[in-house]
This record gives sequence, structure tokens and C-alpha cells, in this order.
Amino acid sequence: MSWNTTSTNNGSHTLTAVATDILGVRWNSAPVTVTVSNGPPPDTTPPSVPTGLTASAVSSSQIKLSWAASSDNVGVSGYRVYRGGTQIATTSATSFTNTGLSPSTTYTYAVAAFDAAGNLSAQSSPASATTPAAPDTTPPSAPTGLTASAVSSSQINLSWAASSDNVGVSGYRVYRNGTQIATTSATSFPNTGLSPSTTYTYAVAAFDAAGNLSAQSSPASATTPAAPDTTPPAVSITSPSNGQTVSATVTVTASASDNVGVVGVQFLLDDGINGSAEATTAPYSVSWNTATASDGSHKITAIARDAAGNSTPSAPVTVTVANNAPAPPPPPPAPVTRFEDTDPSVVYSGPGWRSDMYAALSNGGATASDQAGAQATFTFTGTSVSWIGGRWVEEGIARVFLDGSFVTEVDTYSKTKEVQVPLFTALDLANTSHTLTIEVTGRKNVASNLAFVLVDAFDVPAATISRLQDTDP
Ligand SMILES: [Ca+2]
Ligand SMILES: [Ca+2]
Ligand SMILES: [Ca+2]
Ligand SMILES: [Ca+2]
Repeated sequence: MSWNTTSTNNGSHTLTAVATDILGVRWNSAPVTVTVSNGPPPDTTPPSVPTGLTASAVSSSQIKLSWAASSDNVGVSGYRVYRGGTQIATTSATSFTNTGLSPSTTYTYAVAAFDAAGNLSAQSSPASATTPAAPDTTPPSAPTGLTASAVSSSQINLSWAASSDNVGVSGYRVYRNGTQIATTSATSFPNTGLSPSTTYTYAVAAFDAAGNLSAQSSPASATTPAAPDTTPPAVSITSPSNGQTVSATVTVTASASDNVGVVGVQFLLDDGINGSAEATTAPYSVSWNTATASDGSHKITAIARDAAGNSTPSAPVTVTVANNAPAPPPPPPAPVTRFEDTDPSVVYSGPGWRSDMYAALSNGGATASDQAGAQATFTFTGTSVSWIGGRWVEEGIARVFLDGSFVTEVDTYSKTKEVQVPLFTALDLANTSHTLTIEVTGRKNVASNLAFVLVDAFDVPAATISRLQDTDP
């Protein structure tokens, strides 16, 4: 017969064979002692399902898992790790680090426990984690096309072409003469506060969010221009001098200087109405025909300007223009001797002479005639003589003779009454005896009512000698 010892407890057992004969008599054999020794009963119970699974990304390529230990009737041998439903590892620990992952990717894990008999638990609840993006270690491309241009004496503007980057350009560092002076997110930069007439050299480099910095661009240089000129020239007139009397054509000259350079000097007469052409080279001078100005006091001003348009007027110089000979001073009034119409030196001939008496006349009276041919002849000694008469609406035309020679006619008509008027004067006579004859013509202006000619007096200035000659006696 066959004996399955596994149905018997391990240990010592006595085996006895019993025979029964035909008569039913039992005959026992001598006992045999055996020891049953079988292993424990086979384990068919799987471990408990793992719980508490957590997944956390520790880098862009690693996720760490951990979970609570399972239990088992005999003992947990280990755990299977699944990713996306596929076993990727076994471990006896309750944690696992999954390496070699892709960045920015979500992974889902589960674990199951197994025992030594190969019993496998169900999979745990899943846990997921996402790897972070891979760190950026690639710098942007170096900027190209850098240009620098001076826009003023204190500012240079930079611009360049944008760099590229595997992730993205965050900004640019700007270097001047090798030293970083700024960062900017733009592709241009105005560098202000510079010194005039100075050359500056620039470069730029791009950086990304991870702090990777590109190589510097090729350098670009620019030179600031000189500072603008805001200082006007200084100018003064050197000729003519203040107070000088000028005539004909004179040269007007100015001295001018400037921090940069005098472009030209213009001269203005008086209020600048008459400006000269501009003198553009030193000595700054123009020719001035003073006859184009009136005689008398004039003011000359010079205005100097520089290339930047700054200008200054000089202090004015006042000159006296004198092109016309001054009028000779009037001779001192010579004493005049008046001879009345009644003086014996006056001889009347011809018709019609009569006296007119009223206060406005010289010495209160005059002698008049309206008859043609009537003459009054005055004899005197002197170098000049004046016939003193009157004009009115009753007065006519006289003829005047000097030393017997006809000189002129005198119309003594006037719409208003004028008395003691010099009606005729003879000058520059030889200083000898002369006659002055007044002849009544009987004719008259058509406007006049009558033809009277009035003889009121004669004036004879004393002879004057203006200049003594060495030939004079
Ligand atoms: Ca088990
Ligand atoms: Ca990068
Ligand atoms: Ca200047
Ligand atoms: Ca008189």
C-alpha cells in the first residue's frame, strides 16, 4: 500500500501490520517505528496589497516611490514595481527610485507584494508624478549686428539683432569698454551721461532665465561729438573811435573772438535799419560811405556770430558825420542907419507923391504915389541898401534902378497888409556913393485895387570889412 506521509504529523510513529486468517483470527506483526518528516504545508496565501504609495519627482529624470510594507502569513519577500502597467523592477525595500526618466513627463506607478512561495498581491492604488523640465544649460547665441551711434555729445544709442536660445532669451548685458554697465530686455540701449569728444566701445551678451550667458558680441564703437557751442563771440569796434567825426568813405573795423570761431561780423548803423554786408575774415571791416548817412550823430554797432548761431552786439560807437561844410556863422549884425522917407537924401520927382500917416509905418508916416513915372531917388554911401515899404490890396508894381540902371520890378500887392517890409535889397556894392531909385509904374497886379507904391524908409548898414588883406591900405 501507499502512505502519504504529508497527511500525518511530523514525528515518530509506530507502524504495525495486521493479518486476519480465514477463521477471522488476527495476527499482528512486530511494530516498526518510523519518523515522519515532511516540510511545512505549502503557502498559498499572498501578501496584503501595499498601501500608501507615493510618487515624487526628485529631478527631471528621477521619481522616488515609497509605500507601506505589506504583511504575509509567512513573510513578504519583496515588491514588484509597475510603471504604466508594466513591471519595471523588484525590490525588497519599501521605496524605489526610478531613474532615466524624461523631463516634463507624467508617470503613473503601482506596486505589488510577493512572498517566498511566489504568491503575488494585487497592485496598489496608483500614484503619479511629473518630472520637471530639464534644466537649461545652453546659453543663448551671441548677439550680432551691434551698432553704436552718437546722437549727441552725451549720448550713444546701441542696437543689435536678437539672440536665440533653446528656451528663451531673458535679456542682454551691455558692456562699455569691457565693463558691464546695464542689462536690458530690449535689443537697443541708449547710453547717456557721456563725455563729449570721446570714443566708447561697446559689446552685448545675451542671457537666459537659467542664467546662461552667451559670448559677447563683436564690439562696436562710436565717438561723441564736441559739446554744442553756446558761447557767443566777443566783439568790439576798433575804428572809428567813439566820438570821432567822419566824412567821405571810412573803414569801420571790429575785433571779434569766439571760443570756437567767428563766422562773420556785420555792422549796423543806428537802429540796425541799414546793415552792412557781413565781413567774414579778420580784421573784420567794411567800407562805409558816410555820405549815405545824414550829417550829424550816428551810432555804429558790430554784431559777431559763430557757426552755432550765437551772436553778440558790440558796445555802440557814436560818430559825427560831417560831409557838408558847416554854414558860415552869420555875420554880426551890422549897425544899420535908417533914412526916413522924409529924409533930405530922398528926392521925389514926377506926379502924385503924397504922405500916408499912421502909426504902424516907420516913424509914423510914408510917402506914396500911384502915378506912372513918379520916382523916389535915395542917395547913400555904403555897401548895401534896403528899400523899406509896404504891401496891401491897394499897392501896385514898382521898377527899381541902382545907380541909374534898371534892376528889377517889384510887385507890392498883398492880400494882407504888411508894413515896414524890405521890398528890395542890394548887397555887395562898392563902398562908395550910390543911388537907389523907386519908380511908380502905374501898373498893378490884377488882384490889386490900386497901383500905389509906398516909400517908407531906406536902411543902409555900415560897411563891414570881412577880411583884412595885406594889400589893404
Ligand atoms: Ca504568503
Ligand atoms: Ca538656454
Ligand atoms: Ca561760440
Ligand atoms: Ca517913414
